[in-house]
Amino acid sequence: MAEITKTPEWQSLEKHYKKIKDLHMKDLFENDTDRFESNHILFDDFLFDYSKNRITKETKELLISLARTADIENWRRRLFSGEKINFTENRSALHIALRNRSNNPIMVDGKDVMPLVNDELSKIRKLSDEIRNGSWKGYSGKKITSIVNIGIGGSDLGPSMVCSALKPFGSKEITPHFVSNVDAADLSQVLDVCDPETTLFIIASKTFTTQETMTNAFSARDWFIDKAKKNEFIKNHFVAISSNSEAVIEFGIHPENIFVLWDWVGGRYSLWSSIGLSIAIFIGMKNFEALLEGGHEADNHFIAEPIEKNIPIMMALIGVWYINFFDFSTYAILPYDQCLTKLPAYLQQADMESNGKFIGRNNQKVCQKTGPILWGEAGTNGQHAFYQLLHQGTEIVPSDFIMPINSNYKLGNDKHNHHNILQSNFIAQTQSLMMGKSKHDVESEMKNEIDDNPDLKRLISHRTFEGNRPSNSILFKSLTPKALGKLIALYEHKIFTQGIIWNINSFDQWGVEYGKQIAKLVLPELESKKDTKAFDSSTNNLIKYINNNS
Ligand code: G6Q
Repeated sequence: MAEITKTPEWQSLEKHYKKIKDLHMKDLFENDTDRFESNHILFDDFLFDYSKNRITKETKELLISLARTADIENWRRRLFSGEKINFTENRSALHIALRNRSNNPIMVDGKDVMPLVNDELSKIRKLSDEIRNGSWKGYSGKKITSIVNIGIGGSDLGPSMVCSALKPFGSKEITPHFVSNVDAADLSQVLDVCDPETTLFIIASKTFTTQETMTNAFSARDWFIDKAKKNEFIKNHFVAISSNSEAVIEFGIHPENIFVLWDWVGGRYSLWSSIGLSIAIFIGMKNFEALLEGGHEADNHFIAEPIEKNIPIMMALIGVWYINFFDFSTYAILPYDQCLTKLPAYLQQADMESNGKFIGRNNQKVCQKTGPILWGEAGTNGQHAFYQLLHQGTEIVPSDFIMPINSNYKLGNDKHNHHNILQSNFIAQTQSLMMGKSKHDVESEMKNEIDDNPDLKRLISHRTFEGNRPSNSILFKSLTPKALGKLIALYEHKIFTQGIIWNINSFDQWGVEYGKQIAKLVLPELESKKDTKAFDSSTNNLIKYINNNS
């Protein structure tokens, strides 16, 4: 494909941007009272309202042409057919197979992977059922009441986010814990509240070589053996999820306790695989399957719907419009549901690890910006913190406001209904970010005060809001396993679509690998406690300072 910025479609967008960049959304809504009608998409119980964006009918048409030029329709087919589109690692990117509920064959290297996926699902079902019904016993004959997932990055963020999002569906008798940081504080705090007789450790590491995970796994094993005394008891308390069975066995985990995953499952796309074991144990297999079902339904939506009715593609195009034409570099994820507190961090990895790339598929430096800096926080907490900048800062931050219409928690009465209050804040924020507040409105609001004290006139500009700050609203009926599965998969496909437009490989992560390599070089220098000249003067002196003070 030609460099995307050189295509007539991109150049038309550049011209169009100059024409409409100062248009105010308030005027767009005033001039078209039905603006919502032509700028939203319904998908099952999901509503995606993108009308509060700085786009016109023409912008949409030009963006849709851009998606066609980038050949997104063909690329989505290539993704789904198991082609090795992760070309820098010579792998397919087949997370869609993990949640393929239709059971149609999906081929990798001429072999259907669905039997492998289904075998693994049966194993997950068996273990999660046994733990939940108490037939799996700890070494002293007691039921498992704590599960500790030890993993990092893709082997942690997904399961940990889903378990907190779906807590209302979780077992009351089993507490899930997630340990990721190599900082001893993380594991120590979890071990402090666990009992070795009733704890199951899940060592989740695709490679089984990740420094943080292995360090935590060895310490967990030492802690366990110290209490249980016999190595043979490891079988009742340690399972592993990995594609490196040899290393797992060497660690001492029984071969029957190994869950596998394959090279075509990327870490940040792996919660649907056996990496989701902690989810299945906590919420039960039926709910885990509903999560997969939701993901599968979003896959069907992505593959089948035309661009203008396709939520992930429209999300992606709007994102491209802001990053590449308006030069808005960051993007906020604002879930109005306390259970989705971990969603921003989860999507931060999914997006920034996938599309934080400066080299294109043509092996050359890209000519435009790629992934946005993603961040966010649960509403309404963010409102009392960083929303000031969203409303009046010099940086404009396009945002996704996400909210289930019905809460899983019922609290309050007619006067103090928590969920109504939460919802009104959601609506108020998207509305006021878009509308702003004119000087004229502030002046009339302050009329009496100013009449009493004319000096207060100087406050008018401080209380003025420019508005024209864009947001998407994503509403769905309630936060069920199925809805969450849909939501996650919609974002995965948004990220994929943007990667295609920018012509980058969204499925490798050399940046992560590089950090892992350098950490291995630094460690011996810290262990030796000697001065080093191995690095630059800053790094050498940081090492020296640490050594002198530890
Ligand atoms: C995700 C990345 C990365 C990975 C972790 C853990 O896509 O590859 O976040 O998940 O580095 O790797 P292991 O599962 O191999 O321990």
